[in-house]
Amino acid sequence: MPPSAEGRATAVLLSNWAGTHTLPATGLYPHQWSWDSAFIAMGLRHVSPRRAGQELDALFAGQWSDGRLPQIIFDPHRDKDYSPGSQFWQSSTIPGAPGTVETAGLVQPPNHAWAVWMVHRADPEESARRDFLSRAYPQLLAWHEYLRTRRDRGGLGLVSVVHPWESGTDNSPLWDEALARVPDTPRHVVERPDLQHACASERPSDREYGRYFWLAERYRDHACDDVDAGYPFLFEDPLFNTLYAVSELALAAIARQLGADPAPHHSRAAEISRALATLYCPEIECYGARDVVTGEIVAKATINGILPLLAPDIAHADELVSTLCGPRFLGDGALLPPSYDATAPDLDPSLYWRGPAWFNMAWLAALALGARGEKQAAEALRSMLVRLAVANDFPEYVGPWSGTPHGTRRFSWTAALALEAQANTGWDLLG
Ligand code: 2M8
Repeated sequence: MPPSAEGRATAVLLSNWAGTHTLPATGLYPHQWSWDSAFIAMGLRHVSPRRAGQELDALFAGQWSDGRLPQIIFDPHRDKDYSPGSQFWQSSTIPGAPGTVETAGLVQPPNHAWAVWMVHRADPEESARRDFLSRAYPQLLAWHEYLRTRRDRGGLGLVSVVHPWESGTDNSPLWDEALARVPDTPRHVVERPDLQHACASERPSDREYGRYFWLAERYRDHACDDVDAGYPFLFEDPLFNTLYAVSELALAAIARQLGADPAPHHSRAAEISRALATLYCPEIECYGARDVVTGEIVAKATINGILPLLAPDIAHADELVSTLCGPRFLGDGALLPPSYDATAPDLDPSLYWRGPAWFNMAWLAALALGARGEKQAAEALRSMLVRLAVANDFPEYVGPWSGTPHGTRRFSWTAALALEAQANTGWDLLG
């Protein structure tokens, strides 16, 4: 990245800084989002390791007593700008939620231990001065323990998401059949402030929003307790569980650094990889997602199902590499991997998570290829993601074949991962 481009990526992160954390984007996303913050910290560490640490500290301040790290920590001054907001969740009235900040009750994919380790590595002395690892480690342990004990709803050793928002890939085609079972008639009036900042034809529909709200309402009304027997939406998502495994590897590195035993984390990562293998769908040479309510595996090729390539000793790695490099993803001249199978009749290259390419997924795919020894393809992907990010003012996502920008601009994780991709040229996952 030429120096001026680095400056522009840095300027995005600095202008989205809100005092204790970075907004994903001003306008569309006016609060702190969980997995965004972890990706942001991975890039921010190249600008200011101290601020990257603060970003994660702010997230940990929202931890619930059961260990969950919430999807969103709300800025009370911006409640009208995003829905559902703190008035919907009323988290401080739910037992176990923090009393000091208002949060959502849902979670997002667990990339946090990975981010903590990367921030530490950027400046170990600053990290030691702030006791960063020793403060973060017990919080990360509690977070992973919550996932292991409260969220293994299928009993097969994988975490279940209870809402499409928890997957981070909100309206992925993976959830379609299950969402069709969910009523689209919540009691709460569905507001769409998002449509003031993004094109309605590229965002989830009102009907989908009705279902999202209905599910969130049901989860909230059961005090977010994860024991609601008839709850209709439970999914084992391959990407969520992959990040969980990678974060266990990061916890092993953190434990070793702190003089604790890394072995349980290595075992845990291996267990998650083994459990993930049950999601493999030979007919698409890709991992699917298990609908825990019906027990069926949804065999649709998505970027979520390619990224188990990052999990340690994952089964069917060769097939995943060839699917990623083949016609369903990069093979048909895609600049970045589409979020959904390019050969699927319902692919839409501009609709939210149903085709477009996201920069976090491209970065993860490049790392996965690099770690598997596919250095040329990995390098090409990494430089393309930097080029498209900089040329388009750091868009939320792009058309995979055209590179046309979509969604909001000056999107924080796009800027952060462009910085990370540029600065960290190795292929070691924990680098
Ligand atoms: C998108 O999700 C939020 C709900 O969490 C939304 O659509 O309003 C997703 O892209 C998600 O992955 C991301 O964390 C969030 C904020 O950038 O936006």
